[in-house]
Amino acid sequence: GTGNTQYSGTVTLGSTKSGSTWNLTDAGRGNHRTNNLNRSTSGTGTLFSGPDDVWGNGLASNTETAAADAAYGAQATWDYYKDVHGRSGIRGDGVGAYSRVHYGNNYVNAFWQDSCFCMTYGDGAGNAKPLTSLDVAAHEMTHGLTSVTAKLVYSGESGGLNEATSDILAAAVEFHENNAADKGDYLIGEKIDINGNGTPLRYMDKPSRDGKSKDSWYSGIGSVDVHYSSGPANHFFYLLSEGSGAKTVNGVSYDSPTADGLPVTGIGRDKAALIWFKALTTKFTSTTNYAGARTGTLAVAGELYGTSSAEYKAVQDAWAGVAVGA
Ligand code: ASN
Ligand code: ZN
Ligand code: CA
Repeated sequence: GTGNTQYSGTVTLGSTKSGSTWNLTDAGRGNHRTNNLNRSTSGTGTLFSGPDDVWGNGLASNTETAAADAAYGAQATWDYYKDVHGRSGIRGDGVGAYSRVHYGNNYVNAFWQDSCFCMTYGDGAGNAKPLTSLDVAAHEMTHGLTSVTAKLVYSGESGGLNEATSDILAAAVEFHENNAADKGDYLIGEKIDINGNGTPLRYMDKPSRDGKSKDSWYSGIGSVDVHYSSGPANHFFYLLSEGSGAKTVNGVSYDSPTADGLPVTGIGRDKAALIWFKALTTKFTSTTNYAGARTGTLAVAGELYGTSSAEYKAVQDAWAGVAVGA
């Protein structure tokens, strides 16, 4: 079908036809469904359906527009994991999850729940637009992936790594999708305007740009909110991908400093994301902390590229750049 999204332009959406009715069920992606909560805060909601295969009109005032964005985010995330990592669905079993949009009234958040194997989106309030952008969808869906793989406990350092995993792989999804209206960046939530001044929710080149996130590890970071203790890992991913210093990517300017003042030479985001994905799915456990993330990513880099490789050295240097040492 055709999705007229709010954030990603006109896109093709997976749908199914039953009799004369079209449903927002993506048969090609594990029957992922997109449901309407119609301002409720409970229940599974009602599957989006209608007489035609056109979803939304690009404006938040149209009930189907949030559905088009959420469905697009879910399919882009599905495609990234399938095409890049050979993983079919969150559990790798070919089965889709589902999305719920229009959660509550003026709700300014989105979330994943293991209990329903589903993700949920608020409509925003004031300046904050619906929380259905591609990176937010990929962030929430990646919480599902973490829940069935490393199972990183959502507090302390493992909680920061859990959050960073969602940001890192959301950025990877955005770059991979390469949507003309929402090209890849190292920002999270740049389309939502959650702060009302055009700034994103999080920055990966220098996480402290948000005024709250930490750029580097320190011994007390485990007591910081997981959305801010994610900073060093997000910063690590940026450094590993792009290297330190000033750089413009897809028209967005970054300037990434290092904790040790030493330069880092990036290896490109595809290799960086592969290292993180493999560490998440084969090395990290529920209690992995920053030191363990360093060990796990180095082990993966060694397996993929060898311990004498530029990639291995870049992983060492990027961790040193966020004060996670040997
Ligand atoms: N959007 C938030 C997140 O995914 C919701 C939460 O705090 N769990 O992290
Ligand atoms: Zn999260
Ligand atoms: Ca983004």
